[in-house]
Amino acid sequence: MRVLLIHPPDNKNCIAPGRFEPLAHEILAATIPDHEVRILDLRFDAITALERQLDSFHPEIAGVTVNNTIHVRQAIGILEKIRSNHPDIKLITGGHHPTMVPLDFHLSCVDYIFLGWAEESFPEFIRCMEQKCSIDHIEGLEILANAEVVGRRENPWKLQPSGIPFPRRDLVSRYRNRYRSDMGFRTALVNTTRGCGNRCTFCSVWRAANGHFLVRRPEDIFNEIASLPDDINRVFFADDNTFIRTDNAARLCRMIMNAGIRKKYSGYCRSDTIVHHPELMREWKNIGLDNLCVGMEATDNSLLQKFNKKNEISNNEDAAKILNDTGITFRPHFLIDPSFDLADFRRTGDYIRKLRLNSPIFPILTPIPGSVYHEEVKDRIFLDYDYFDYAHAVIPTNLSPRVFYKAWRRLFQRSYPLLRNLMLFLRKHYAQLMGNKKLEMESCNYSLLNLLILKVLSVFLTLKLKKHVRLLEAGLIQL
Ligand code: B12
Repeated sequence: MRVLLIHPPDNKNCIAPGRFEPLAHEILAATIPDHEVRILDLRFDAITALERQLDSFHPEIAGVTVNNTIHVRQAIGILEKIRSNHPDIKLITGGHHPTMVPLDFHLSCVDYIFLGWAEESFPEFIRCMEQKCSIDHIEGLEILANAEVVGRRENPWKLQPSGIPFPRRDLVSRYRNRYRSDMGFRTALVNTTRGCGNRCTFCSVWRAANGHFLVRRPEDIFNEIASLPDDINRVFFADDNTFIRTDNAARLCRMIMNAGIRKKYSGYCRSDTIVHHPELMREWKNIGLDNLCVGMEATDNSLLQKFNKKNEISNNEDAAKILNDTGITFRPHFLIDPSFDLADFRRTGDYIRKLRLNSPIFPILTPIPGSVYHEEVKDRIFLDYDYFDYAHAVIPTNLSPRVFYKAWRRLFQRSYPLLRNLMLFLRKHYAQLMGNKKLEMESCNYSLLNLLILKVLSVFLTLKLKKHVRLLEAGLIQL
């Protein structure tokens, strides 16, 4: 069968677009090696490329991935376009959002919705389509007819780690140069786990996986990393909990070290994992781990409890020390609640200064569909999915929008003082020159280019936010 898998275009409202490979599509393509698959990435190709592919490749099935709520409208636009011009093509969708809210895709431009991990359902679906046999038995699939659900079987979550094949990166080789981190490194996404063992109220990952947590074998992850093209110099671990099974993480680290693979690594890590396993961080640093996102979320324990984070502020603070001592730069994330008042913003800024956190990120707490938080505030949501990028408050803020966004911007500006970063940069180079390893580690890892990129990004962010506030005040955007 001919299958076209499509990543939707960026949402123009999104302040921090993702620029990594469409891993889900590469993995799904690998589950059907006997079929012809093409991947079209509309973040980089113009929409005209879609029409060209449809006319030249003549796919029998076309699928769109929708991991992010901000992509829902884009995805639907693509599906509608295909349906209206090529009504014979069977249209499918899957990913995080349709798994949580299939209702959003109960549309005449959708024939099948995949629920959850699809390594088993997708190849079976393709087999049935080819052999023109019934698909009623396929688990993790919703079947639609004229926008109505005519069949649904829950995902049995029976996928075994060994059932995850190596991604077909060859299918996106023409985009390889475009898949870069925000600092411009050519990056591969490597998946080490699925789902999550934690139960944070602001996150829907554990719910989308129905509570399941799947851990890939270190041997498989190692083989995947070893097979990456040489010109990919960075791996971003595409999961929420790469290091949580510390024995596995240590084994993977040793394998990479013994094989002499020289790449840089980044990903997500909980602060308690860092605190309980500082040696693991040091070992990973030695093989190239140089950046981590750490969900610190709040500046006091009561908020962490409210989020059901099952962690403590003291762990956040100790983790910061360990990472600084180890020389791993990290981006602590602190959630900015729309109910924040000016004192909350000030307290967060003071905390960042006190701990000397160099590159904090302040996502605005967003009720992601499927999360506990969404259930709590869903009646107050006043902006549509286009604004679910963690950079817009989608429920009303306690402060006026103008004051809220100004305080938010100010928090970023306070946390990235150019002069201090320049001093750290100079100090780092001085330490390198003098061979003072300790001082070098304590100093910021930003290059001048990175600092410049950050400054440009902040100007861009400021302009976007000012426009957003103007539109809000004029009542021009609402649900
Ligand atoms: C890696 C990652 C990123 C990377 C890369 C994204 C990219 N491609 O460029 C980075 C760090 C850049 C990133 C950025 C963001 N991310 Co992100 N990210 C992830 C993460 C950790 C893993 C995604 C992944 O690759 N998984 C591995 C693949 C193999 O699994 P999968 O995608 O689920 O696919 C399987 C099934 O879903 C299904 N499937 C998927 N698509 C399709 C399509 C079809 C046709 C079929 C049949 C099946 C199918 O089959 C696959 C195999 O089983 C997820 C969390 C998670 N655990 O899923 C968050 C997640 C998707 N991100 C999230 C968010 C919010 C963001 C940001 C908005 C954050 C921000 N403030 O900037 C940005 C948005 C970027 C953008 N515009 O795209 C949220 C989305 C929630 C939501 N409903 O919106 C998630 C769920 C995290 C969370 N904790 O809530 N992200």
